[in-house]
Parts: sequence; C-alpha cells; structure tokens
Amino acid sequence: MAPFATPPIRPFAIELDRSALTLRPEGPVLTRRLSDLAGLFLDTAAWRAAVEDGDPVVYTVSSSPVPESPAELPQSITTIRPGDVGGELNFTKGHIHPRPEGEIYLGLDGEGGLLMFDGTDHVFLELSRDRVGYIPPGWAHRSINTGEADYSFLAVYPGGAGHDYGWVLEHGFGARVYAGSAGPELRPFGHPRPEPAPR
Ligand code: M6P
Ligand code: ZN
Repeated sequence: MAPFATPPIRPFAIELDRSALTLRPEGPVLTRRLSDLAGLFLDTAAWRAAVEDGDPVVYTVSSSPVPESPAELPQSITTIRPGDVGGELNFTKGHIHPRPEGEIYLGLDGEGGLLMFDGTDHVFLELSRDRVGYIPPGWAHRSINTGEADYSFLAVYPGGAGHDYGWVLEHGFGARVYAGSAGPELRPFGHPRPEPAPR
C-alpha cells in the first residue's frame, strides 16, 4: 500500500440531503459573515455600513467528515445568501490552491455562478442545479449568488490543495459581478482595489 501522511479513513456512504442542503454524516460547518470578507467588495463604505448594521451571514460551508489531508477528497456544500454590497452580488471569499490541483463544483439549488481567474484571464460559468464546473489547477475560484434565494453547490477537492486567500486580496478576480436591471452583470476590472479594511 502507498504511504500516507495521515492514515486513510475507511470507506463510508455520504448522504446529500437535497432539502436541508447538508451532507450526512456532517463534519465541520463554517459560517462566514460580512466582516469576514474585509477588503473584498469594491464599495468599502457600503461594506462597513452593512457590517455595523448587523454583520449578516453571507455564506455557510457544511462539510463531510473527510479530512483536508493529502490524498483525501473532502467535500462540502456551500450556501450563499442572496444580497449585495453596493450593488456587488454576494460571493465567497475565493481562494487559489497553493498546491496547484483541480476541483469540481456541482450546482445544487438557486441561481449562481463560478468566477475563475488565473492572474490574466477570467472566466464566469453559470452553475445552476445539475451543472458541473471544472476548476483547473492554477485558477483562483469564487462563487456568486446571482439570484434572489439561497444558492448552493457541492465542492469536491483534493485534501492537500490548501486555501490561499492572500493571493485574492493581492490579485482580485479580473471582474466583479453586479446586480443589473436585466440580471447579473459581469464587469471586467479596471476598477481600483478597495481601500484596506480597518483592523
Ligand atoms: C467550496 C470549496 C471549499 C471552500 C468553500 C468556500 O465549498 O471550494 O474549499 O472553502 O467553497 O469558499 P472560500 O474558502 O473561498 O470561502
Ligand atoms: Zn478550492
């Protein structure tokens, strides 16, 4: 048998609860509020005002118990609440994998999409229910709720890939997604970076 950094876990079934949008058995659950997304929305004044006005939950990530260890394939369901900050639609922080490895997303419920950026090019994929998005190695990825209800998707990713959030603060995503009168509008960069958030 191949050597493992941590002992591999035993085979088991995971149930995807389509109504609760959770995985069972459940592992860690992460909740990210607006204050956790400092420095990411372009309109810093609108972001600060919304943080002071209740600091709403923007998204939750419900994982199975498969650990984030090399050679494992953890999964999670992310649910992003609808809304915007200064017109910019709610999103996940977004990250790039320090170890360049791919990832798979499956749209489960609601309307949303996947924005990817390799430092030069950006790609936006609409990813509603039953569409699979492929994130190649070397592409930063962020999900966006473009609808008026919760948006949920399943992610399956290499457990040793890691999450680099600093790269996103430094490089952005090449585009931002806004609520437009005729639906979501992708606005390519050219925008200044937001002011640094206060500590
Ligand atoms: C998906 C996966 C996770 C990620 C989560 C939230 O479920 O890509 O690895 O943690 O989305 O995204 P972020 O880490 O960018 O906040
Ligand atoms: Zn990832």
